[in-house]
Amino acid sequence: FPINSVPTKPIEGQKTGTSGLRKKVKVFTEENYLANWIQALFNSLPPEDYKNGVLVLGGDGRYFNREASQIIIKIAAGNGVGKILVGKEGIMSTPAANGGFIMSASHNPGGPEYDWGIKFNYNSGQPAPESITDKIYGNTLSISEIKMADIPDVNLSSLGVTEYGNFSVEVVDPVSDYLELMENVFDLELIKGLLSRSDFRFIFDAMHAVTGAYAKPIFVDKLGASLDSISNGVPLEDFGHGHPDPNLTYAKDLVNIMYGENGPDFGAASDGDGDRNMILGRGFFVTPSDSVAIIAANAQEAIPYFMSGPKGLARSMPTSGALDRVAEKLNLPFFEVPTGWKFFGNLMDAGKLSICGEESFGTGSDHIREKDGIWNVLLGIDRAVLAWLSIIAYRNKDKKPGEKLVSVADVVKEHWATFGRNFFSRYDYEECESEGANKMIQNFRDIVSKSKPGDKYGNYTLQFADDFMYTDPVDGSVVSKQGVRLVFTDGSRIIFRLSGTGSAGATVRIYIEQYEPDVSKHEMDAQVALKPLIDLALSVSKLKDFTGRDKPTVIT
Ligand code: VG1
Ligand code: CO
Repeated sequence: FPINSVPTKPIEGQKTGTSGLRKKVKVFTEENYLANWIQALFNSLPPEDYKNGVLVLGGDGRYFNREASQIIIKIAAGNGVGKILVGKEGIMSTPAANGGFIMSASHNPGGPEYDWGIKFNYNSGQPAPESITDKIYGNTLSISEIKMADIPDVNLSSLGVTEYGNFSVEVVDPVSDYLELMENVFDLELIKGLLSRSDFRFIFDAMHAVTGAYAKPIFVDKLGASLDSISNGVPLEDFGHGHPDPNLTYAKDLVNIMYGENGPDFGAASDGDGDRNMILGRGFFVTPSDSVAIIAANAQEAIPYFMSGPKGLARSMPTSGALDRVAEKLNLPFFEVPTGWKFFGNLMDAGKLSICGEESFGTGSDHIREKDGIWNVLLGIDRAVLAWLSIIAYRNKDKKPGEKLVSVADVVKEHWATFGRNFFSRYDYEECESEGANKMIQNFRDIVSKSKPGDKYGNYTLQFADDFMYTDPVDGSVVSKQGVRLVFTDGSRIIFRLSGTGSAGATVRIYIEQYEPDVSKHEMDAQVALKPLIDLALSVSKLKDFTGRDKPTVIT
């Protein structure tokens, strides 16, 4: 097939954020906007990484994915890629696309008026490190030519291989491969035993996003859940006008069901591209920081993949210290990395890390990384949902019908009793005006640079204050300005950072944490327990003066 050389000019602003490039659809559909970035990416990779190689292409089903798929396939062919494996209808979740492109703006809303995005996962499947994304950005500023294969559009609706000379596209049904992987990680028979009990009710909210494609084959057909346990199970281009972010605000329908009269025993939801999860028990919310700690504490016992024990644990900096306590007790290596999954990759590659998580509803393990370098099509629905089901199934495996089951809340409360409770909350102020938000962070940085250990903040005494910096223990790379924090002598923390995933204005995130060893206080509502620290964070930062906001948009 002929390869056309399409002349182009650099476009400003194509710098990737925490996780890929995200903009409004209107921006991505401007002439050559997407094509420039894809070509810049190929210009940034060593040719041996893709020439005649296989790349995966997946997406969360959002608006513009169909057109985008065709553009990406043609540019990949134009640059000498040997084969593209693409999910049917372009659908494939983020955890699946081991080595390739993911067309998703993740938890951001979709549709013609909303967001589109693209992420690139590098060789062994980890999100491209900053050394690569910086190079791509540099190349977007000097690009002059796009190499496009002159081939017809690929039919994404029918499975099978289409050959174009020495390039081919294979449309795959990913569910079967994913199930095979899950069979190796979990004891699916154990989970099936739980989900088919008449005294256990389960609900999964796919939020009309990518996991809708896997929910029925996995939870219903394979694991025996009832069909009505799946809600919003059909992926839609605009997520049914929803905001596919599984939290207490945007997954309100599920929250209402779980807190309603006679709610189900177990509820879960996941985001646009299927890499986030929210876990709820009846009338009970598991904060993601606790979720990863509890998975880590129970993994060896309840999850076959971890039979010989996890190698190490890690969390992002703003995630609560609940995981630290598990690492300490189990005597495991422990790492604190900046926000964003890309920082876990090196640790996993180096065999130092098995289970990790972020406060932003992300939990995972090293099971989706293949060290043999072969690009794998591993489809992911939320791993954490299955991990939690394993824990609950394991705890109830010997319960007779009618006997009271161990609930999600029981598991969490037992965990607190053993390790203490890390009260945690995140306040998001979405789409603030950028200038005010930047000034507020700058002001906070000034406070941090002038502060010293022993300073008093109300009842709290400062242990240290800084702007988080991270040196990767594997490759020595350094990133700075990853969040300003006040850390007090009792372990309480106040952290401020600006989001790197938005497509408009600036989103301010405040992370608040306080440790409570006293079991008699564990039942307190997190918002009540944390009120003094939250008030302190708001007054020290002068958030209202700088941003004009008196209420957060989302509270986790
Ligand atoms: C947010 C979360 C971060 C997560 C990232 C990508 O980033 O805070 O923990 O890794 O989204 O998640 P930020 O920069 O907006 O705080 V996903 O599911 O949108 O790819
Ligand atoms: Co996501």
